[in-house]
Amino acid sequence: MADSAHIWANDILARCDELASLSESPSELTRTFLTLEHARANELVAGWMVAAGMTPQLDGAGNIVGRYDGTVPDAPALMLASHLDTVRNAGKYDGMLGVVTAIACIDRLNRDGLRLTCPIEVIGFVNEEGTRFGATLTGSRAVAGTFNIADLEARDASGVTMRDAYTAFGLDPDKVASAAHTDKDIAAYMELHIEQGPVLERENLAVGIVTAISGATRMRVELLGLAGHAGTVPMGQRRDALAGAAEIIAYVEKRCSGTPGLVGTVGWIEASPGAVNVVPGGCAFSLDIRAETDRVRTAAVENITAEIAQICARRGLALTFVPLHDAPSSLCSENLMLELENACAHEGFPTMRLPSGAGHDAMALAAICEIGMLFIRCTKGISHNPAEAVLAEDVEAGARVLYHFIREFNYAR
Ligand code: HGY
Ligand code: MN
Ligand code: MN
Repeated sequence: MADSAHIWANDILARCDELASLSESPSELTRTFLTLEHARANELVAGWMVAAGMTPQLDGAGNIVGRYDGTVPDAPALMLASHLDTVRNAGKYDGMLGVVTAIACIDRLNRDGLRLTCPIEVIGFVNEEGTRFGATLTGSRAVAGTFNIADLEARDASGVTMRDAYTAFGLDPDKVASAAHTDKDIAAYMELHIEQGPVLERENLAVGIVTAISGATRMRVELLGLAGHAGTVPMGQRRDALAGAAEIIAYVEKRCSGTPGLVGTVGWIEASPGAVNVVPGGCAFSLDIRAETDRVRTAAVENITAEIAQICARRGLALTFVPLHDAPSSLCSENLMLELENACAHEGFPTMRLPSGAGHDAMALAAICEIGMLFIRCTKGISHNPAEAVLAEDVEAGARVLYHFIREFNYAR
């Protein structure tokens, strides 16, 4: 791995490429929770952790956790982490860049024979995205002690529960909570991540410092009308679940437009029975509402769920809301922002403070410790898309800033 004279970015980018080859599909990058590809990614990362002088282990939630001891054995640890799972047809850097860069920094400490007073834990979290089961932040919430045991009953598209998937993966679903840390175990949490937005590129900055992470509400909405013959049921007598969903989606877009920082998304939809000549009797879709402040988000969720109920009543559709995720917006620590600003100044990278519209594992850790996030510019702000890209010099900048932050980290909070 890198040393002070050598650039880091080539090694980091090569490792992101290696991880990207571990996909459920030969034609795109999709690596979801508790799959063979997830196990292979953990193994690959564990090997890099060993080479960097860490001791890796799989925790009860399926996270890969590498520990680099400090000179004060039982001091609270500095936690550096991000996630190793992806959305469908993903980019190579969302999550993975943060884990690989953290390992690169430990590798350099190890090569230089350096130790902090506090231990360092590097974690590759599972299931930040929620792609397979809908429930999200599973690994980081397990570490924060807030894992929702009800999530074990969530089912994937083929009806497999998270509980059964854990068993098939070789982990005891009743031991997920054993991954929990307390606030005594962690001095601070730091996550390097691509921005997944256009701001740093617009401001021509390689790195940015996150001030807050938008809260998010996710749910599955199920509508039940009446299937019928497309040729004989008059328009005025239909209980068309898909047409109802269309009216709802148009409302979500209208309600969430025009309020800065508020966004609403219907990411997937399925209609049944799904035949060209049948009025759809059933429809299910996802709803993802986010805002920088909880007040704006909860007001939008209230308006949207009330409007959905009215539309369904008028159209004679039965309605079920299935909650999937609810996370308050999380503030990043002023101390950690200042320490990141010092590191940027020391390494000669101008920076700015900015909020994150995307959710991150840091939101879960905010429950038990101070959190900080360092953003790396990504090309055109594109993410959750195979066109996701980073510049080598920005990866280099991120690694140098993170390394200096680690070197100067004063764990006596
Ligand atoms: O959805 C998000 O914001 C994150 O990428 N999981
Ligand atoms: Mn993501
Ligand atoms: Mn991410």
